[in-house]
Amino acid sequence: EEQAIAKWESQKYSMFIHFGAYSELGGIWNDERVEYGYSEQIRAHGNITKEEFREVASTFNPVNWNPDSVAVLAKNAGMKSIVITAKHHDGFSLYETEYSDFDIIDATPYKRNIIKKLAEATREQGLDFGVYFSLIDWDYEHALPISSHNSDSIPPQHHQFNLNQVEELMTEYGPISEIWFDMGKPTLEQSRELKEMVKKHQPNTLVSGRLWNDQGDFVVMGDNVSPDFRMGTLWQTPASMFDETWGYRSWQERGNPQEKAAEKLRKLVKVVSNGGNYLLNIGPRGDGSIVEFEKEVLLTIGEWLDKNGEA
Ligand code: JFZ
Repeated sequence: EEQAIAKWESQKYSMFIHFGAYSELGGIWNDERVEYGYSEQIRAHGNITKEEFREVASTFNPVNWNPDSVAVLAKNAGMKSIVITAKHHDGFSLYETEYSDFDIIDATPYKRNIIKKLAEATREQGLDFGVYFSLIDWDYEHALPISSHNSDSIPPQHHQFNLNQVEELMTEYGPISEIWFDMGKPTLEQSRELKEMVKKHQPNTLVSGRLWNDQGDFVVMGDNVSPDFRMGTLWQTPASMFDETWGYRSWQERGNPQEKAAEKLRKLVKVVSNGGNYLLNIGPRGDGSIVEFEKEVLLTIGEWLDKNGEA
């Protein structure tokens, strides 16, 4: 376990990926931009019903998704691991789950296990692999309905469902370097049980602080936030390319990728110099392709790291 902690700490710089059925909409519902909220949460902010959103998933067919080139991109960007949204708030999972039919195999024409393939491709490049898992679920029938703050408690049946799905992730995809729990308001008991489920199968998996109740192995800062000093704990700064969204937004004004690369590089240096890990996000399109702008930002940072020594 100590070795796993040291390894995680030495990662410094990793890739975050927000990808799911929402990517298909790219921030547009009924031909209109949903301006409020993150685009990965369009199911909530666009007032999309469960049935309508399942329709969206039935058109999610990311034929241009190439796990090998994503892993190579992360490697060339100088990143040491990849963390992908196995399941976001919408409840759609990118892996096959026994406990719901709202997953990549049962609910889409694509029918390939994205988590499995990406885990393999990532390790092939010598990088670590981690998963994001939302503790709230807008599809699961026994979960509380969508709320404006995403921090509702988790009913017992939903908690059991989460435990089951986490067990799948921890047993079917090889070594998981970190599990990024997010949102909801678990009780101390629930946080403990989730952590125990993770560690029972993989003692070396680090658990994100957003499991709450002091059960996390590392602290997660706010989006693009980093402290101005060294802390006595393991910590990470997750960063979106733009503050407005993590998931793909077709109408995002992106500007100059070289300027963005310089901005993110300064952040990376600040985070790493204060002892943190930097998790920089990309949001692939619904067809699975990588946005050119994001690719250029990543490769520009990677070139700088190559020339100026690894982070
Ligand atoms: C959460 C999600 O709701 C969001 O969709 C995205 O996945 C992001 C990475 O995580 O949003 C948060 C949660 C907490 C903070 C910021 C965004 N925070 O503490 O600043």
